[in-house]
Amino acid sequence: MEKILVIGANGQIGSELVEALALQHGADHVIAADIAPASLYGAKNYVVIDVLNAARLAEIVHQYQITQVYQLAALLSATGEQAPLKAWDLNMNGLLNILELARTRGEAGHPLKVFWPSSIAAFGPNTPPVNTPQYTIMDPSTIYGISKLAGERLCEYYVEKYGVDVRSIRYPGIISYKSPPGGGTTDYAIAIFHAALRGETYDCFLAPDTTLPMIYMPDAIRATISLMDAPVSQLTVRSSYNVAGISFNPRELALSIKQNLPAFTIHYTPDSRQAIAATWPQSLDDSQAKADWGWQAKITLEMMVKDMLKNVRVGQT
Ligand code: AKB
Repeated sequence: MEKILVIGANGQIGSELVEALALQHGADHVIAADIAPASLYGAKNYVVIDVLNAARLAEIVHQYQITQVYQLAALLSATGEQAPLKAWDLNMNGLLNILELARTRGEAGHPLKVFWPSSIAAFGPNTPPVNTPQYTIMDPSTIYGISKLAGERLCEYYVEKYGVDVRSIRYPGIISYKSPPGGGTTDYAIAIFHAALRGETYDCFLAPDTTLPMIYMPDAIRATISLMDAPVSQLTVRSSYNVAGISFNPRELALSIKQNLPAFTIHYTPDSRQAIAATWPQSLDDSQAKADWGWQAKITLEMMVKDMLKNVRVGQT
């Protein structure tokens, strides 16, 4: 029986992951954790944890006899640029604390399986941008991307050197409606729906032709749980897997929204996030994830747009 700790449970991914894991394993097998108290998201237990507090982490993992940790607490690409040292500290030391805990727990006979998210931000301006391969040039230019690339290397190091079972996905931009995203470059693809449904013209901070890899939340959750459930013998990538969903740019997204809401209009005022997006891939080659653990995206742009318009409308204040 698994006992699962989700750190960063109040975040965009964390809140939905807790819900999905509680459905899969039972509410009393999932512990939602965050630095600030919030909802249970379907879990039975909630704990307040700062992932930078290693002693408290060890205490909670011991107390609840945790067998799996999802470490999702991080500063994203845009907010990371406002506070680079804080982003580095949280993103790197948060991961290191979990990896060290998994190493010492494993050595004591209590294995701890870990999930940690990497990102398309780990790529950079010299990465081949179309159908970006699993293994290629990686020269990230944001502090967030640098922390993701370093984190990927740390994950593989802990697998090879200490036998820690840590698994990772390079998430594309994630689109969802339940919890707001937290300071990313891909957030425009969520904000646009809120503006459209308020009947406002959306002022987009990326240029119209900025194509980026994106994924709808249900696909992202399915990818995450499939990877964690895959037999370890099938995994050939121990840094982080490319996972593709749908690639589109703001113009294409606006057009798709317009097909459902003909009055919708958009303007473009690219800001500093445009320079970040310009260094990221446009699409990903995820054939290794497909071959190793059967990954296949299901949700198309049209399906995502219809579902967002339906649900953002319902949840809108
Ligand atoms: C961001 O935009 O920073 C994130 C990401 C792609 O990792 N959504």
